[in-house]
Amino acid sequence: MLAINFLSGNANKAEEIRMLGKREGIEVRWIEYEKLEIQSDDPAAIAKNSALTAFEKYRMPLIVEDTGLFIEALKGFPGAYASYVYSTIGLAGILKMLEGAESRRAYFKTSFCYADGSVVKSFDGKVNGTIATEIRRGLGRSFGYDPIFIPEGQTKTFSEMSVEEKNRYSHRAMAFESFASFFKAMHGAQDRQST
Ligand code: ITT
Repeated sequence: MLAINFLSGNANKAEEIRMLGKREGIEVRWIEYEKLEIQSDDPAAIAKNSALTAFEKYRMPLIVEDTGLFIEALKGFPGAYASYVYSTIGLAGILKMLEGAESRRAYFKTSFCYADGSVVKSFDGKVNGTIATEIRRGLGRSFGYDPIFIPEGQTKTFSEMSVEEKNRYSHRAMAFESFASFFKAMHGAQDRQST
């Protein structure tokens, strides 16, 4: 079975990506790691830099990812600063800022970066949706902004869904699938060369 190292300090991401890997026939090995983040408003630039730094340390094929939440009425805030905003004003602060806003449209963007010492490649995923008017955790897990994000075409927040259900629509699933196609093709090509 193909395997890839996923470096992240976030157990919720690791849980989702492990399940996505299973779906694609790739074993995801989570290594707990505080990724070094450059200051940028682009998750792809952050992920790429983090992957290169992580590769320098671990010297093995790996992926990292960076995610941002972009809210239309707030001109894209918190964007790639989602982590800082989550731990400061939090979900309640975001809801407060949106009181009376005409649009509640928002999107999540995730960018994975793969690095193996010779190849460095990014894979993006995006999901459009709206910000709920209240925090809705349901019975499920409560990961970051999931309790206030409703993906387009759905009525439940991501937090009210199982991981399997979230993985059907999410930004992360889309980005991982694109990585998985590349990774499987790359290994398929290597296998053909060695036979
Ligand atoms: P890493 O170690 O992988 O960087 P992190 O938690 O620092 O983990 P990010 O910087 O990518 O990850 O995440 C930015 C913020 O967005 C952070 O507060 C997360 O909780 C939140 N977040 C990321 N993905 C999310 C998702 O799928 N649903 C809800 N919130 C998410």
